[in-house]
Amino acid sequence: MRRSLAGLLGATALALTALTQPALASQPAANQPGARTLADVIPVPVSVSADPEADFRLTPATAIEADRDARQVGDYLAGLLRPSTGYRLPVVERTSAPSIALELGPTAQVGDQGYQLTVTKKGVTVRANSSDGLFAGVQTLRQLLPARVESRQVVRGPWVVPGGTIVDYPRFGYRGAMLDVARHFFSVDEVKRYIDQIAQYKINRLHLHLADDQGWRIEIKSWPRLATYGGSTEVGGGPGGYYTQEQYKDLVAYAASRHITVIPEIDMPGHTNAALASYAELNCDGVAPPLYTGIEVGFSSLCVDKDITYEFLDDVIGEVAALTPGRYLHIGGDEAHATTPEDYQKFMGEVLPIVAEHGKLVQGWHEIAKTGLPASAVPQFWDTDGVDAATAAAAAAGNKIVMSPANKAYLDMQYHENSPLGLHWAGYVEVADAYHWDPSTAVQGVGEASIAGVEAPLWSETLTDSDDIEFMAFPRLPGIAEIGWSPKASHDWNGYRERLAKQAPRWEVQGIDFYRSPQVDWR
Ligand code: IFG
Repeated sequence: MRRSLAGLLGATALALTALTQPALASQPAANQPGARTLADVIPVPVSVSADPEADFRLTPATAIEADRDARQVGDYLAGLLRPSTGYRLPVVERTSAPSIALELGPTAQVGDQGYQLTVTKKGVTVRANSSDGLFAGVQTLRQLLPARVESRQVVRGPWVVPGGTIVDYPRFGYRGAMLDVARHFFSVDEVKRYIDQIAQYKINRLHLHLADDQGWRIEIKSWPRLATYGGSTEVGGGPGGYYTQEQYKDLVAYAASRHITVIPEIDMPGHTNAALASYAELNCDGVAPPLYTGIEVGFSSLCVDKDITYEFLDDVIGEVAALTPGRYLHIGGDEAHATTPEDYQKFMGEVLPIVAEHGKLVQGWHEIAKTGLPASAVPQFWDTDGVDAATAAAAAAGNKIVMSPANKAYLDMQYHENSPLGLHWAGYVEVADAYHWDPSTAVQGVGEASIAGVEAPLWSETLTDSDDIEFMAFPRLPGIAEIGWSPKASHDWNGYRERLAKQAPRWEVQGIDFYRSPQVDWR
């Protein structure tokens, strides 16, 4: 009832507005310069039906309709649209004005992360079963508006959303990005900037690699030298840094406001030189090694036979768990070349129960699959050959796997041999390489039902600031996000590269320093 009366009034107001606006406004959005159509979105939606007669035009009278449960997404949407349109865009419970309505309620077909988006002349409706779904629908709506909507200063309209309906939901629930803040330290603001950028593509997990040989980046109150000394340098000998627990909580809350869950990683037993350098008693020989600023891997190990190691881990895991609203902690487990296989088994046998005692579930690099895992544990596959018996066995036993094949999903791989940033131990990964794979065939013995999702790790041996992060993540991250969200049947490089090209104007307005791959016809 409410919507139909408002609809009638809205249409009248709209008709009057249209009479007084330049002819351009009456053009369907699809005909406008930099045309956006419902199908241009990345990740490509499950189903789209365009109605060129139903374009919706934002005006100064437009409101955002959101009840209490949808308010956070409504305020986020207002924050996206107000700076560029200059419109007031009040967020109200009810309105008779033409509106963008965010509706939480039973919504068929879309599950707990999907949404339905309907655009008519009278207004836009995003409907979902959860606020995560509303947030995903808002990211789609954002991409249906011109690139200049990303401006933080007022720019001219018209602000036309192409008419039609989208029904959309993800193929996999876990769509992640990892940022290595250990090899090089990144400030809270640099991490928040990356959070905002990955949220555009419906990424919903941020895996933070918080500790490694070169640096410990999170304050642990019971072992303060981990951060103050272990975090005092980085690759290349720079000043490093670390997050206080207050700063870390702020990052976690910021990610949550973008509907992203943070998964903190404390890598162990290998990749632990920063911890071993900070506390001599953690070393088997009682001697602390020097801080390390190189980029070798596999030379460090916690001391498996010392009780203090597990007291240390109980304290560390306890404090990190208390800072983690999410269900999972990542315990690393990769490249433990300085730990014997027997000691690795013994170590994991001690650590897995510690994580459980602190109420968290375990994620780890796929090497942890060699140990006796609980069914809830999630191995993260990162190798390049698509074969790992332990990972396949874990899948067969019911464990879900996160797919991060390094020769496809590692954003720190150089694009080509002359790329200024990145490594190439897994090969050169151009934009098409990062798109040409499917999680359901990436690892022998791991089929669709065993896959939690995908994640794009960005290791920072060669990266020092946001420009570097953006150059490596864009344009490859949107492709990984599409692989994690969109139906396998929609996976098509020729269509994708067209849609990707249309993202570039948005990145330019946002100041994203992306790599202009020759494989894409950039606008
Ligand atoms: N492998 C190491 C990372 C990092 C990476 C760089 C994993 C799980 C190479 N481990 O990837 O620490 O050094 O590409």
